[in-house]
Amino acid sequence: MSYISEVRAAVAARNEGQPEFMQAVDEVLTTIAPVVESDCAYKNNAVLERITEPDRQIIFRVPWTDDNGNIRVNRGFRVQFNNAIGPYKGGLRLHPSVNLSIIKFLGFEQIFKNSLTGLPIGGGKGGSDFDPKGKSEREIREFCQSFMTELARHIGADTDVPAGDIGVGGREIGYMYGQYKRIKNVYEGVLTGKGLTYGGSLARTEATGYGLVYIVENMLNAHGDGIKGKSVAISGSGNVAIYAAQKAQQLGAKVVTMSDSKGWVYDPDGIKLDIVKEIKEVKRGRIREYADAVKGARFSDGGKVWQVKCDIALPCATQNELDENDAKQLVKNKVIAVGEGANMPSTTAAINVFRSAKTLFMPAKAANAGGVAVSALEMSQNSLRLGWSFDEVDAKLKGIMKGIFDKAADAAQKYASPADYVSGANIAGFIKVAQAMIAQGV
Ligand code: NDP
Ligand code: 2IT
Repeated sequence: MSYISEVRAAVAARNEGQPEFMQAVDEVLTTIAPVVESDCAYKNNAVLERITEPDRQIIFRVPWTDDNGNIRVNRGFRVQFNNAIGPYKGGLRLHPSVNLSIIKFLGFEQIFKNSLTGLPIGGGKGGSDFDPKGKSEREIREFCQSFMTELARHIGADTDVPAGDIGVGGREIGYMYGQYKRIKNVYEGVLTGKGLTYGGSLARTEATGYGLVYIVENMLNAHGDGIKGKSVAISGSGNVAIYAAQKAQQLGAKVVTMSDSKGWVYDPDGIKLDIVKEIKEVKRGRIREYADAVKGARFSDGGKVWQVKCDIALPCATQNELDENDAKQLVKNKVIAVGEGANMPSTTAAINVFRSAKTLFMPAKAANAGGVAVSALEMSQNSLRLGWSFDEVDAKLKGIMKGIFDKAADAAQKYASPADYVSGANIAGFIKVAQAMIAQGV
């Protein structure tokens, strides 16, 4: 058995019942084979055994009181996966589906994504099975404070720096930051995605969506094309989706769909983002309300946005939201490029469909790295006790996304095949972390 197959079997045996984690591990292990097999140092240093096992997995009780006075208990997680190249870094997800498998897949992906940014950040992820939907302001605040009461002892500006993800935005980060400060009595950049009045970075809100569109533009440019004039299907209507739509529109594309967990909207005239923002960012409402507000727009609670004909598809909601049939439909409709805004939004079978069809495909680890990259810039600004302008941060983000594209393209060319950005991103991300692990000893 090859080294990779041996490790794969051992990881599967040790992590039974963790399908999302195994999906993420399988994708990485199968694509890094050319590098791992070319140098026995990886095997001799047990790099694969070590990189697939988190440094630390913290699971804790999060008690809080609801508005009726009932005591409720959720489960909190923080998986500190790998700190070979910097402090653990990665978001916190609040969603009822959260479990150890999901947090581990996210933490594992984060190692390679963060490496690709070129910035000194390791990989981690956390969250809770708490469902923020329908909760009052007070309930959200109390949950966030209780969550941080335990998390605070495990994190720190040079140890582990959490941020937002699904269900965690500026409001939640604010409550968590306040609680951390209360407990530790230190004012430090322990969380990113903070508000602009207390250490947040300009352009962090926009960074993931903007970065996604920048790298898709880099990819199209490399193939003699560009975003201008293209029609774009986007799923989701949260932080990533909204700012991907904004940048795509700024670059002259037409965004025709958005969605949430209750359905999707199609607007043949192009999504009016001010209306989406009012519904989602201000009222915290449902995407269905868009179709009530805009003439000519249609809401559907069946099917998915991928049935709409588009040139570019940007899945920006959640894992495994785009399956084999969706990929076939997109290919049939002659999609040119797919960029993953969400983490692992395409199933393995869907990726294989895009691969066979030679669809330009930018995988999540590269495509959505703009968010964590600007988080790392927020950490820098906090350490410097300085703040950069929006344009400065945006220019750095653009440069970082171009750097990621080049790294993925070069590694694809060298070790896999040209334009195989899945392999390229995994390989480029892996090499840096592996080298650091080897240098630092067991
Ligand atoms: P938000 O909470 O702001 O938005 C999430 C969006 O996805 C909502 O429209 C939500 O709909 C939808 N969604 C979430 N879960 C499901 C589900 N199970 N089924 C269907 N729709 C769902 O999160 P973000 O925009 O921050 O995150 C979106 C994706 O991007 C995630 O995969 C996240 O890991 C990834 N990501 C986020 C980064 C960031 O900086 N925020 C950085 C890099 C990646 P509803 O409101 O109905 O639940
Ligand atoms: O998946 C991700 O990269 C994020 N949710 C952002 C992490 C961060 O630390 O900004």
